Amino acid sequence: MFFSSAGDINLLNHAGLVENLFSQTGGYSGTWATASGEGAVFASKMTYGNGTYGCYTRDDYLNSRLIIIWGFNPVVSSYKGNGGLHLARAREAGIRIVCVDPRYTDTAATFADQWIPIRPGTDAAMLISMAYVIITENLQDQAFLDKYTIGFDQYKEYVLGHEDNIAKTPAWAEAITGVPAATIASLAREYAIKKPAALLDGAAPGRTAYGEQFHRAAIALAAMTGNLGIHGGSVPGGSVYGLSVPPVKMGPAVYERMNNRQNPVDQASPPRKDAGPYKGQPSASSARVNEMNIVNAILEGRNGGYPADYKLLYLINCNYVNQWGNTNKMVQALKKLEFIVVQEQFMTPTAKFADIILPTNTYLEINDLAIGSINLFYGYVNKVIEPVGETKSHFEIATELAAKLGIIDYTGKTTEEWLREIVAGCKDIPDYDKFKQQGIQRIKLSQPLVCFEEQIKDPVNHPFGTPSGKIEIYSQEIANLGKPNLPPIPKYIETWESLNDPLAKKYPLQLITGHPLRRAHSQLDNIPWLKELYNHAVKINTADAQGRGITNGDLVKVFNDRGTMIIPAKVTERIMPGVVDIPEGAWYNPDENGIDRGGCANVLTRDGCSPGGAFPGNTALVQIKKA
Ligand SMILES: Nc1nc2c(c(=O)[nH]1)N[C@H]1C(S)=C(S)[C@@H](COP(=O)(O)OP(=O)(O)OC[C@H]3O[C@@H](n4cnc5c(=O)[nH]c(N)nc54)[C@H](O)[C@@H]3O)O[C@H]1N2
Ligand SMILES: Nc1nc2c(c(=O)[nH]1)N[C@H]1C(S)=C(S)[C@@H](COP(=O)(O)OP(=O)(O)OC[C@H]3O[C@@H](n4cnc5c(=O)[nH]c(N)nc54)[C@H](O)[C@@H]3O)O[C@H]1N2
Ligand SMILES: [Mo]
Repeated sequence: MFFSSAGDINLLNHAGLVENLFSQTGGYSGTWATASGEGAVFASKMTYGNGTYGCYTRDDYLNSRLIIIWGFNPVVSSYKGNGGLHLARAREAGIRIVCVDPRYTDTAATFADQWIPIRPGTDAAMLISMAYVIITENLQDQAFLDKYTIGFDQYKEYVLGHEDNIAKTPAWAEAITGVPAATIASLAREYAIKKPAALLDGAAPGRTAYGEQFHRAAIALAAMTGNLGIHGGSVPGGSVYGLSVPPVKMGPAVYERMNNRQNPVDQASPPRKDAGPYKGQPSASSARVNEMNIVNAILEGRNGGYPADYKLLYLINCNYVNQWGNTNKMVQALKKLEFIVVQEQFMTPTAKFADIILPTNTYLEINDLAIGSINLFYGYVNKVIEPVGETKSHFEIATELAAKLGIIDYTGKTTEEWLREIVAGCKDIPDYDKFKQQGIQRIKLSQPLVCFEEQIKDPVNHPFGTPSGKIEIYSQEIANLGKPNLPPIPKYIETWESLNDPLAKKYPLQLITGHPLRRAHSQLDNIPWLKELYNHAVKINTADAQGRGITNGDLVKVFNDRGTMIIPAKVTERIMPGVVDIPEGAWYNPDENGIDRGGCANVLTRDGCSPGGAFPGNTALVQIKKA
């Protein structure tokens, strides 16, 4: 089993080199999905289809009359494209900004006119009841729906309650979400009337059980109001996560030659049924497991219906033990394996389980290239210091392993030769040496890029990538999957571990695990100065703390059936009652009793994925007591 994640974004020194190596020596067992936004990926591929995304640049915020930031906190977890900067400009321009989030985030505090707290995992219910208001008050853009979408009528049946005798009124949603019905109704009217309006559906509400429904419902709402494919609108499912294809490319031919991912193991198995428009890609192979299921795949193997009995795990660019659901269970799984290789820069909680650690350079020790995705730029990663100790680059590691495996002509070129060749294939960069010296080259645009602009302006010649060529509010492809809890129209499905779960008697608090201000996930948690600046703690509402005799800074025990940790409490009004937040990424550090003293959020989260493949890291019940 080979797994790689968020560690590097280099064009040359990246995990693909190792994948290439394995592909040439019989192949490897891979994974599919992305922890960041598989809910959004699923919703986008099924609703818009694949292949024809444009790019959506955030300077387009200035063209909106209303911006709804939904479960998105770009001031802290800046996710591609300088969201904070562009929101600041929108704020200065007087554009109304609304924030829907269980937390009064720094983004809400800095930019929002209105904060709407909502119970985690219930967002689809609010979006669907907004659709109810729009339909019953006849505010929908029927011309847009008729021209560009299919399935609105089926959705309408569900929303109005003709399908299941439950009208999805704001009052219905209030009971689920905790958001007052009047607030929902007025936001719905505003979004429908104040055109153009942007609905920025963050990836975090999609990182819940049935998270794909949130994004599907957001797309439906944007389509109902004609706020898609136009300046000042947005592209839900892709606006935040950035599924778009940017117009920055570097020497693809060379790049692909180095990245031979013709993995025989993938090729020997048919595509997964739910691969949708991604069927041609290696990650669609049924030989792969969802990355959230690696734990169960290792523990259960073929007997559990997984593609293989795994013996060796090769990890690169990731801190798996720390960063995926159910850390304590993962530790058990790792003990079952025969051999673990970790390519790392630091002795992380994951590296501690390795039989062999291949020490890897940081980006300060190598020359390399990077490209932006929503920020449009080409970057030269200039080496600052000579490699420390025995560390090697990914390129050197792959080359030396290749020689030992007898793949002599594996790369055949020096790093410098490769970098020159990749840059030579890029029409935007005329002079390699000048580019190297200048370090960054931005692409200037005459106006913001808008996703799906062509599909809206000229639908005949630019159909969407779905089977119907339209935005599929009803998806036959989803219907064909026949999966439980994966309906062909967007629906609200109550999550596991919701407040109605009997488990809530024992564990009455909903845990969310936001991205941390002064770390990139688990990276930089080992920097003492940053720890001083940013105290890792569980955020808990004043009322919840008072009921438990907890005051600010107290050490508390946070626990459920999956694990226990002891960390400080941050008592605050900036999180709604009933919800607590432990930022992901703090390093797992169990004491002799198995109690985590590091504050690794995934000690408390579940493994496994939602039916559409999403990582449900924001769905978990816990209890908190004074330690
Ligand atoms: N509970 C909870 N868990 C989450 C999330 C959440 O919201 N809640 N978010 C999820 C998300 S969106 C993501 S993307 C994942 C991220 O999870 P990971 O991909 O594990 O991310 P990092 O913690 O940044 O770990 C990257 C590791 O790679 C190493 N590294 C960095 N650069 C290089 C390099 O060039 N070469 C090599 N070999 N190693 C390098 C770093 O030292 C670090 O240990 O976490 C997920 N986990
Ligand atoms: N500083 C920093 N920046 C980062 C990262 C990092 O670790 N540190 N990680 C990077 C990566 S790989 C990613 S994927 C992105 C992640 O970026 P995001 O997914 O946007 O970040 P989060 O902090 O997980 O969540 C954003 C907001 O969603 C809220 N939220 C959580 N659950 C729910 C819910 O059920 N409903 C609603 N309405 N809101 C909810 C949280 O309170 C939070 O304010 O950030 C990237 N940027
Ligand atoms: Mo991510």
